[in-house]
Amino acid sequence: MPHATLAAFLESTRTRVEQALDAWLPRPPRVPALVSESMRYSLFAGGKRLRPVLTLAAADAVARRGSAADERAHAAARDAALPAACAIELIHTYSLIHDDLPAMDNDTLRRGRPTAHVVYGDGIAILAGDGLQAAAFELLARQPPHPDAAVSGRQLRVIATVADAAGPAGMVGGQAIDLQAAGRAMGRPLTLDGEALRGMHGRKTGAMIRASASCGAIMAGADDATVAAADRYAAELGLAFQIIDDILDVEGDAATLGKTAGKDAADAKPTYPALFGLDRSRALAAECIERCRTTVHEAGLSDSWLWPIAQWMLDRKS
Ligand code: GRG
Repeated sequence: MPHATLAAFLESTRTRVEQALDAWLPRPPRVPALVSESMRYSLFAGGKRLRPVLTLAAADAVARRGSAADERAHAAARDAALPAACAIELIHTYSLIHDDLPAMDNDTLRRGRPTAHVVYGDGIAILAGDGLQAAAFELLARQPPHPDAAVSGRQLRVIATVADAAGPAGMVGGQAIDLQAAGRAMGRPLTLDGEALRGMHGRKTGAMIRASASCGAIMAGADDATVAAADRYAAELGLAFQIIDDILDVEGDAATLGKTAGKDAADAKPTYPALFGLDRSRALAAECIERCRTTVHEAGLSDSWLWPIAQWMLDRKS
């Protein structure tokens, strides 16, 4: 393995992604100063970068399976996946800005800072989110045409995968169900049972987490069965991530989380602890992580960071 520990892999990946985001994000004078500043305020506020980590780890895993000792091939696969990793982080940050708006979740703390609309006002915060989303697709689409048609095909497949995950069948759809369940949309509030809760999270947070791993595998040239395995791994990881998020909302504190704690209960939101209790929720998250391990093993991707990332996810405190 190129890095001694998961911590080193996470650190080097975060640095790499943040440098690339800084270089790729358009700046003034091409972009008006205020919208540039507001986009960068939320983007460089210190997120975990889980999604880009997954993208690069999936690409690395596929390359490693192809040739365990060829470090240059592993690095080339991670390089090929870097635009997708950055685009997904741009979209994730847009979703956080919009989610925090008064018309949505109405929160004032995110990534340890006052939320974008608190600092810049609702209008500029909406535009910062819109700008980040458009910048993500611009970044994906402006990759120079590759002489190998197979690589250009992968780039197009990534654009379709990210758009599907971010759009109405994925994150936007999940957020709409969330608003309906919270009684903040037209019509009577939706009541979500365990299955419906899983479906809502599968769209709202799961779809982008799945796209993160799938796009890494796609850019590394994986076959369809391996892309599907990366997708299944990330679906389980995404569900565990959400269950743990719900648990942390009950047990965590704002200083560690970097966002308001106890908000789900205050807003009477349907959550895993509310439906199943804390102990059962912890067990459900652990079951998801165990299914991550089986999936990675069966796909022949055990010599990778995918399983350590899943274990880290289960233990996360923020
Ligand atoms: C506004 C269309 C639209 C969608 C918003 C992702 C989302 C949908 C809302 C986020 C609300 C939320 C707090 C969900 C819990 C899980 C989650 C996505 C937490 C934030 O992701 P992290 O923990 O954040 O990866 P960092 O800051 O580390 O990137």
